[in-house]
Parts: sequence; C-alpha cells; structure tokens
Amino acid sequence: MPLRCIAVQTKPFEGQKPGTSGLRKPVTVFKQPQYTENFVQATLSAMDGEQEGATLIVGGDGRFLMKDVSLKIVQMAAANKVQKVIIGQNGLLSTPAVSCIIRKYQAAGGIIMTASHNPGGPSGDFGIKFNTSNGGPAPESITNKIFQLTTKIAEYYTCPDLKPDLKTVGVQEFDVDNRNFTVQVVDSVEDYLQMVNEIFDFGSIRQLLSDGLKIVINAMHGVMGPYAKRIFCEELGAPEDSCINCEPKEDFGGHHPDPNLTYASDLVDLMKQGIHGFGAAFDGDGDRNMILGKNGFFVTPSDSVAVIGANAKCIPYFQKTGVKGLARSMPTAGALDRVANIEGFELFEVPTGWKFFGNLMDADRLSLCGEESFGTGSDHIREKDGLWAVLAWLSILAARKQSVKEILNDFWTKYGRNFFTRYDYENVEAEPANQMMSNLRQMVADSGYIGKEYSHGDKTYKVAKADDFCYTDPIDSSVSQKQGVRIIFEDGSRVIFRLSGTGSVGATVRMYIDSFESDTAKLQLDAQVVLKPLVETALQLSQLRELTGRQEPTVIT
Ligand code: G16
Repeated sequence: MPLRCIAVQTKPFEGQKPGTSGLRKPVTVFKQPQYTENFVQATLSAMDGEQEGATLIVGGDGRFLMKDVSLKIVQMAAANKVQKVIIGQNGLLSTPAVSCIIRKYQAAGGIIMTASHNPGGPSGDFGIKFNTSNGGPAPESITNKIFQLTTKIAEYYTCPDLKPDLKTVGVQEFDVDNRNFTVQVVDSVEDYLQMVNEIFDFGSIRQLLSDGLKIVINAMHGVMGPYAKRIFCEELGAPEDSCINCEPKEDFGGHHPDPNLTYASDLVDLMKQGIHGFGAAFDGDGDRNMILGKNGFFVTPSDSVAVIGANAKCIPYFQKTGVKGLARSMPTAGALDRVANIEGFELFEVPTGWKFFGNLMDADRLSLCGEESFGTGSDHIREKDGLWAVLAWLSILAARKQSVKEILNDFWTKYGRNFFTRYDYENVEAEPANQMMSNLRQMVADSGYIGKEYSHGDKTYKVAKADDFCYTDPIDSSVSQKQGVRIIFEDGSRVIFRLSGTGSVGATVRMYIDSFESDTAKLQLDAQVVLKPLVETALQLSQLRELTGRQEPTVIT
C-alpha cells in the first residue's frame, strides 16, 4: 500500500528570517503548531524543483526538539518529491559532516538542525539552516527567497504515515504516492573520518601522541563527542580520558556549547594545571573550535588561521593542492593579511558569515580561511570545521616539534603580532543597540570625521578611514551592505561594531579591537593591557555604556 501525501492548510508566522546562519529562535517559538513545518516547506520550495528526484542530507547537533523535527523533515521531504534522504543515526551529524556528505553524494542540499553555540534544552534555542549543493550555507539570495516564501505560505506538504527507523544504520525503501522513496541512515562519523584521513597524515599525529604529547578535547556535550572519541582515541591512539564532555546531551549539560574563554573555562582551568600540552573545544554543532597550549596558553582564532596558513606545508592536502588564496571576515584581526603579504597569496576580506567564502572556493581562488568567531577551515568542504582545525594544529606540532607557545612566538617574530580582543554585550535591549549602530553609521558617513583624534593614556588615535562595511562578491558581483561599522586609525588599529546575527532574543552588541605591533620587545605583552586605550576609545566614540546602560561586557575574548 503506497503511503499518501497530504497538503495541510497553514498561515504565515512573522519573523522567519534567517540570520547569519539559518533561523534561530527559542524552542518555545519552534514548538508552536506549524511553525517548523512552515519554515521547512519554504526551504524546500526555495529549491525550485531541484529537490524533485534528488538526494537531501539531514542532520543536526542533538539538541532538544531535534528528534521530532528530524521526522517532520523526512516526511516533508518525501511529500516534496525528494527521492532519497541521507540522515545521521538518531539524526546526529556535525555541520562539517553535513557539508562533507552533501559533496560526497552530490546531494541537492542539506537541512541542518542546529542553533550552533546557543544554549539548548526546553528553554534554550533551536535552529534550522539550509546548505546548497556545494555543501555551504545558502547565500543571501536563497535565504531571502526562503523568507519571502514564509511570508505568504498557505499550505505545506507532508507524508504523515511515513515512520522510518532513524536509530538503525541501513537503507529503508518506501512507496510514497507510487514513487520510490529511500531513507538511508548513516553512521554519523564514518564519511567525515574517511575525508580527514585523506587530508592529514594520521601516522605522524599518532606518533606525536605516542611520543608523549598529552591532549584534551572538550566536546561540550555537543555533537562532536562521537567524532572526538572515534578519531582521537580509536584512530590516533589518545587515551580515553583525553576526550571530555563527549556524551551529546539535549541541553548540553545546561551550558553554552560555545568554545571561548568564558563558556569553556573548565577546559582553560584544566589546561592551567600544566598536565596537557594541547587542548581544544568545539561548539554544539562542531564547526567552531578553540585552541589552547600548555598552561592555558590561548591562541586567538585570528592567529590560529594565520599560523595554519604560514605552516600549510605541514598538511598533506595543501602539499597536493597548493594554497590558492587566503580569506578572513572583516572583523577578524589582520594576522592572515601579513602571511598573505609575505608569502605572496591573494587575500580576501569578506563580511561575517561562512557563506561568503563559498563562491571564492568554488572559483578556486581560496584554500584557507577563518573568522575571529572561532571558525577555521579550508576548501575541503564549505563549512568551517572544528576538528579539521585541531588536526591541522596537531600536524603542525608533529612537523615542527615545538610547543603551541613556541610556534606562536616564532610566528609573531616573523610576521609581527596583531593584538585582538572582542567584547560581547549579550541580551541588550534592541532599541538602544539599534540607536547606537545608527549613530555610528551617521558618524562615519560624515566626511569631516576623517582626521578626528582620540586620546587615552599615552596613546592618540587619528581616524584615517571609517565606513559601514560593504562587500561586493568578486565572483558573482552580489553586494552586501551594512556589514559592520569600522573605524581605522592612522597606525592601522581598527575598532569595529556590529550586532550579532545569531542571537535569538534582544540584541548582542559585538565590539572588535585589533592593533598591530612589530616591536619585538612588546610581542609577549598581555593583549588586554596593550589594547586598553583602544578599548576606551571605542567605548567613548560609540557611547556604548551610556546608550545600553551596560558597564561591562558579558564575554571578553
Ligand atoms: C555563524 C556563522 C559564522 C559567523 C558567526 C557570527 O557561526 O556560521 O560564519 O562568524 O555566525 O555570529 P554573529 O553574527 O553572532 O557574530 P555559527 O557557529 O553560530 O554557525
């Protein structure tokens, strides 16, 4: 008996506009009847028929609500004439693994159930994002189309009696309205493991660990637990206690699965004991990473990508492909620019959001890129990739036979050091945050602003350039405006302001501070001390404290 598909009447919900990376809202919002179905239908409709007869990849980070939504997506995919769904066991797939699997099986796209580093559980966040056939997050042209469709949706299509077993690896065939429909449940780790095994030399990393480097990997109860255990312990021979918080939990154990100095402070404390030579943490869906050296030595994400760029020859993948070009998001500190300059690589500066790297990679102009928001990756897939970054670092440690700190010291000595910090003010009221941004926009639009001076301590900063960052994609010429207010001073120091596009309530103000130092006597100084006058300048010119009422940031990175 064929399973029947039905059309269900519905009405639009307000605000189903994807942000920096998909639609992220509180679970309570997603739980409203038909809310999830509307967004999934708009996503499938935005594929404009390309889903018909095609393969769709489905996976997520294991957060609360994902089980229900996995089934809904499979039922709706069947009714929207998708021929085959490949889904992770129990729905679990990291974001990089989804990108890998889309590319490997030439799927029409993928739907990822994640709110990334946002907290989970019944009072946390849920999220859905769409990746296109290149494996990368949908570009703005598609997310805008999805949003438009959500504003006028009248019905969605589903196959309510389709009930595949998503717990068991294997292939299940169904007859849906006299069409063949396949659900393939895959081991969450296998395809990803095969890919990284080809990119890196596992033998040399295994040797590094057996020679005595003690590592600790914190999966923060996100999706990366099974990946970490399989790859670091089973494949690379690290002892079992090297991987911590590796049980995926629907609420991430009640924590923010966000790998930074605040939310992964337990890892920082552990590293400070001096037992481990290398530590790393991942976010909920495994695309972000934080790298630490012995005694909690922190590698900023901006330095991390630059160090990988400078040592690309330690990685077999880059030995084969060469380095075609480098890229960073605009607020990311300029360490990568110095590598590009000295090593002769093309460098791109794109807006915040991994989706902006995809076109450059598809056009073979970009091999390695990173963002200050703990994202690092290469053109092996079209997402940032936390575990890839860790393997890249271990490859460098294996080749250079130095500690993390020694590698950074060598790097700063050769290229100079970009001191960087980011202040996050979370859950600020939207109105004053918007007011601050609009004041800043007005300020930088005034040509008389160039040349204005600010003094703090023994430092004086003179404005050399100021704008609201606007990006024209070099490949398809699409234009993205209002991507962050940046003020660049005559000594090259930069302060940048933007509102987060991944929060789900109120506004999160991000203030980025970047300053270059080439004086070797100053390279070892503490970033917060060095940057204090620039931080004060940024707070003064933005009137952030006065407008938002916040005296201190929620997170300092
Ligand atoms: C997402 C994007 C990243 C981007 C980050 C910025 O990260 O994938 O490319 O840098 O958002 O976040 P915000 O807009 O809050 O500053 P993720 O890990 O949340 O998917």
